[in-house]
Amino acid sequence: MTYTDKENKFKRHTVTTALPYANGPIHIGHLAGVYVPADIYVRYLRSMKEDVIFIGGSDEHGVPITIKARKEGVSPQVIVDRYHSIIKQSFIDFGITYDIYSRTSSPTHHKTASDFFTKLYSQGKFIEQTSNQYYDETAKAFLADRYITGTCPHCGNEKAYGDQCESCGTSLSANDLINPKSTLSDSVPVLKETKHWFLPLNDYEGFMREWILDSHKEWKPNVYGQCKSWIDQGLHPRAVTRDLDWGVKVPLKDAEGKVLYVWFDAPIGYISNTKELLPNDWEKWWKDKETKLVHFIGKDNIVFHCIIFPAMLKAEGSYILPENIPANEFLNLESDKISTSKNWAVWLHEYLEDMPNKQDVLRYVLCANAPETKDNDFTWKDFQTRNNSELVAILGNFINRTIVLTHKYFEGRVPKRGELNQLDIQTIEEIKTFPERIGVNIEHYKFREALTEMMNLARLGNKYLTECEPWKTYKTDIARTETSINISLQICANLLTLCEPFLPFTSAKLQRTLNLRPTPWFEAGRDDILKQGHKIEEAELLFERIEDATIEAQVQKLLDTKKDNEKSNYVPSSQKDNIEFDDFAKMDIRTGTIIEAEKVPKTKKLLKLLIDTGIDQRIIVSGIAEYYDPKDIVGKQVSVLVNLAPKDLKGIKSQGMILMAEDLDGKLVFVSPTQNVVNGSEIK
Ligand code: B3M
Ligand code: ZN
Repeated sequence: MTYTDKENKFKRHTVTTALPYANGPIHIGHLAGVYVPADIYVRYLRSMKEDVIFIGGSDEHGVPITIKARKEGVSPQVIVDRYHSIIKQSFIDFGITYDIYSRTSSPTHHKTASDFFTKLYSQGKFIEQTSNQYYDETAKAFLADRYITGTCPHCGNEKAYGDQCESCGTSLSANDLINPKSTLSDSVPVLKETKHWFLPLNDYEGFMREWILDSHKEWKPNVYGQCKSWIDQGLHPRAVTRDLDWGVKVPLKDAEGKVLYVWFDAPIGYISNTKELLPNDWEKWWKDKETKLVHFIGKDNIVFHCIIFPAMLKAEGSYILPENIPANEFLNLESDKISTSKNWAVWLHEYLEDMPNKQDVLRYVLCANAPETKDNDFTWKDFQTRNNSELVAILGNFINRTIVLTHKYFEGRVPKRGELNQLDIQTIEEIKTFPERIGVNIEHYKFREALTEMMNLARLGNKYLTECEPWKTYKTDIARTETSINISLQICANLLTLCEPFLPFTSAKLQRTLNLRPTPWFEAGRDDILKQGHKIEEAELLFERIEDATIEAQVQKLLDTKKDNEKSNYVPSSQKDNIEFDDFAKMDIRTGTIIEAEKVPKTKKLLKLLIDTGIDQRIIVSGIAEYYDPKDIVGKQVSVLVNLAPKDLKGIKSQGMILMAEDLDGKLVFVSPTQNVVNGSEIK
């Protein structure tokens, strides 16, 4: 029984997480939005001794995977094999405790999805429609929207995709493009008739209104709101098949070259993976009304999980529907949208290389900052602050002090309890309230609140210890010290259970130190978990301070990424009109050396340079003061246009020009010979 299900309506829980596309590794945005909250939820339910299965897997179909495969010249299977194992490893590394993590290219899944389709088909749940779709006659294939490029009708970008223009952000359909071109063969695609099967969502509109809008008002406002706006706009038939050669084949005779639409087969993956986990016992997890089905997803997947998949399950008829879909908003990174193509992300495997054994720090920060109600921002500064002033200063500090004092005064054994004073009684009363305070928040998918409450228990411990001052009473009243250390140890024992969903690696260390298995959640809150005389081990380091240099290195890594992106997006100015050789020959460019440099007073940009041009020594005024310190450039060899007509600048006669190139960030850099040459040498 859980705190919020007092009548015990649900006997078991099926918990799923969105199946990440196996076309890239995963990053902190995925972890914060979906996988950490789901893992907290499941670990908590397990600790409540609920019957729960936790289902995950990779989504291995869909057009982006085929595009990546084409780009690399390999088969889609090679791509999904690669990323499935990387993703799976990341989940293991971060302690995401799936009961199964499988994949939609598995035979079980192909069969399950195919049978699901067949059942709906034979019950007449689909409608058939023919439409005109772009076809590449050279490649002999229908083209997914992503395989067509052309001119965007809105902004004129000539490289817009058939589903979206990345320059103005408008979502398009391939028919909107001007001058469409197939990316398979560069040929001009033609429109050709093709038949597809559609799920008539419009038939389920009344049902959705009742089921979601009337009966699930408790869903998170962001989820409920999106559903409402979809339903209010009117539901339309959705195609469940595609012309593509990668995916689950449409199990019909006249369906050569067609596969199930990825969003039709992927959610069925939850069912397939359950079957793979429990081949003989999977049905009760999907078909019994006493099972609570919860999907953890990101906000871009709401419509598929709240409307389309439930409509499929409803059409099939024998399945339960999800009880809740606690979708999160997005996590940004240092104020910018996380983007795989721009490499603007903190990749999990890279994080662990840079911060070994700091899984819990990331889990903590991502939960504390989870985008539960609105988009949120991850910054390295905040990461450092939360580590140093929360994990180290509050949680780590309290536990460490308690353990150290136990060894110092009582040879590592839990001391006995004497008479209780007012503070002891109050503290013991308060400890009792934490399991429910944290648990109710978890059950309501308020993981940030839940985490704050867990930390409040550590805060309580710190306050208690500080007020008791056992290091002082030790000399005057040993019984006091015994009692206060005993109660502090009980708080540690409670934290061991109550921090486990959030910080499993820390809990494991604490279990070793206290020589104690976690109590079930509903038995936590007690003040007698550790018995008198129980032996504990030496303290293990739970958290360590993160220094500025570590954070600066991460920020620098992101700045480098930004630079790289700017470089690869750099568009040079267009070439000027042609000139004759004589025009060029008129310019007298020589090597020269800067022999003196000083700022021109009352200007920001100008330096007065004395240049040895080989011909003479002359003054040139140059606009580079923002980028160079005069003393650093003395002795530098440069290129000088020596026959530029002299010009008066701020009262100084400037005779020539130093040649400079402009860097991406606007910095001017010297164009110098790569080896020292004699001053006055002509550049030609
Ligand atoms: N692969 C989309 C995504 O990763 C999709 C989720 C499928 S869940 C059934 O955002
Ligand atoms: Zn556009």
